Amino acid sequence: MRLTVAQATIRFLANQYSERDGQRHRLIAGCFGIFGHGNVAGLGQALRQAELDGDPGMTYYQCRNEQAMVHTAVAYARMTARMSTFACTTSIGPGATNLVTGAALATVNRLPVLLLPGDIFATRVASPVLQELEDSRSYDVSVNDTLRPVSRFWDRINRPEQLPAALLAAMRVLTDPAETGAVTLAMPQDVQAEAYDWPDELFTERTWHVPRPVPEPAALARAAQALRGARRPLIVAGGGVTYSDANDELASFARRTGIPVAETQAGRGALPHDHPCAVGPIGVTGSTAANALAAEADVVLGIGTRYSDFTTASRSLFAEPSVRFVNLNVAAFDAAKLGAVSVVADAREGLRALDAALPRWQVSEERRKLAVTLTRRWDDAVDEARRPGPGPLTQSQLIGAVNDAARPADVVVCAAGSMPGDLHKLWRPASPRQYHVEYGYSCMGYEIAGGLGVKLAQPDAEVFVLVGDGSYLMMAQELVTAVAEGLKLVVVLVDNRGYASIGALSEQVGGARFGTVYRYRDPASGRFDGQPLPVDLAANAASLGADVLTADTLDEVRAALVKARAAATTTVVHVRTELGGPGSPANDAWWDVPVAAVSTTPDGPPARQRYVERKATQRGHWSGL
Ligand SMILES: Cc1ncc(C[n+]2csc(CCOP(=O)(O)OP(=O)(O)O)c2C)c(N)n1
Ligand SMILES: [Mg+2]
Repeated sequence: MRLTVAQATIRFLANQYSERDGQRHRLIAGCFGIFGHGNVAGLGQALRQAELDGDPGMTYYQCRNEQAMVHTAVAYARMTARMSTFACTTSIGPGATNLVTGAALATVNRLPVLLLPGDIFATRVASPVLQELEDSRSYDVSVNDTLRPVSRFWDRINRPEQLPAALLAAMRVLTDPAETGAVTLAMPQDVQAEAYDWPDELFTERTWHVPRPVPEPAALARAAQALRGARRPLIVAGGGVTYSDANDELASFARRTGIPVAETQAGRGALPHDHPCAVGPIGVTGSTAANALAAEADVVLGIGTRYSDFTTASRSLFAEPSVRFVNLNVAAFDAAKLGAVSVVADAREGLRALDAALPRWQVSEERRKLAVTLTRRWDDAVDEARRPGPGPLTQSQLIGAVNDAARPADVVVCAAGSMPGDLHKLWRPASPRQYHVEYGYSCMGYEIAGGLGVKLAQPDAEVFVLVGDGSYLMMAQELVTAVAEGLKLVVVLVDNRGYASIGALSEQVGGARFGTVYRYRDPASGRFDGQPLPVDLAANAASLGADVLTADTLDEVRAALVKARAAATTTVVHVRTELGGPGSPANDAWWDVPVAAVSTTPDGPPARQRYVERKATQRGHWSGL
């Protein structure tokens, strides 16, 4: 079949399917793109032709920023438990390098996305082309090489003959639960438009079976033995539980054994909030219940977690001197962390096998009761923080109001700022996919773009995007895409005119909120301590085509959320809160952010002293069982 490289790519992608548990999905649900000279005549032409030809075709979506389109694809992939994602086509040069942040986010979060950046001419006759980097040491380098370290598979298609193998490798990595992440196929602009005679078999429907690897018996026996000897075990549930659809297995394993279950950011909602073993979030933004149980745990069973520093409180949380880890993870890399007994397997298969390997074993009644008591105490603190009060609206009350407005099938989306931590503590997930906080890369700008991906995956859900003013200013432009596509979002824009998160952190590390508020430069002082800036984010959102509601009190927020739900179009609820308002309930967890060893500011030395003291509580967890 004679087609261009770009046409062949699109036709191939349209015929790829994923399958797990007998359910089949289009692997590449569509293609996001922004055109330039690096892709308009190649992939742009091919997408237009696919739209005209149909069957099965490839839907093209116009986005406003290349980074944002990767976020949208990644959010979609997360909502489909990695069974489906999007391709992203860009021009060469800046269009391509705009992908880097999104690609890193995808790879960090182990979420699949296919990137198709345009590249400089393979023939190089007219070099340097517009936007070519030019490396004096090698003509074989282009800006697309920046995508190598953030991609799980990377290739450049310099000849049509190279395409089939590269496409097959790309699909394999996208559908491999242990290897998945960003996959990049760089497409030189001349090669995209070149024709070639392809074998028909390249375009027949192909199904990629997403594996559920079962644990090796010896590894399972080691894990079971470690758990059998445990007196104060704790489960840390990560995102892998929900990607594997292992929520029911986790719920029944916990119920039977009585092991308390704490949740990471990606794992939040792994268990229903009212499960008797659910002790809430863990780590820097954890519940006092989960963190107290972690501090005295003798065996920690980590399931589908990468043990980020937020989960382990920078390795200060698991304080029991003899604590040992048992890790169930589909990726050997993660399973081996913290000197663990490593069980490399799918979370669901692994949990089933562990359950069978531990018949009748369970924790003491006393431990079950302790978990319940500690969790009740934390729940009371959360209720208190969410309750209406006499003062100005707090972020905790706002989060409570959005949580109350969300039905089980609805989704809350967030990524950076002070809200992810508060959400982790305060949000009570009613279902496994309701809580969508991107905290692997915690990327400002993910929120609205990610919300779009969630809505594409779950059109019937109400998607509540919680976005700070800092994040909004970085990437508000996908509101235009939401409006154009009729993908309705409810964007709750929390405008505190600065960085609440980094401001508070700055105070802790002796930085006195330097550079974290939005102010004019004062001509007298020469610093950013002049009047507040006149930025009007409500007007900004309206100018992009969204309906805007303003809410300043808790009652107004509640009313606005009802109105926003009833609305047919994307609605921004603009809420102004205090920058240094009361925080969410405290815990004692520590986050390792190094403080200047010498400084001349008055707050520097005490901050350093506090840092040195906490640093002493950090542990390597290097020993195995
Ligand atoms: C792309 C990116 N740049 C920088 C940061 C570091 N950072 C984390 S939170 C934050 C401020 C967020 O401000 P805002 O969205 O207003 O949320 P708030 O802290 O006020 O809740 C910054 C700069 C980041 N996470 N992502
Ligand atoms: Mg802010």
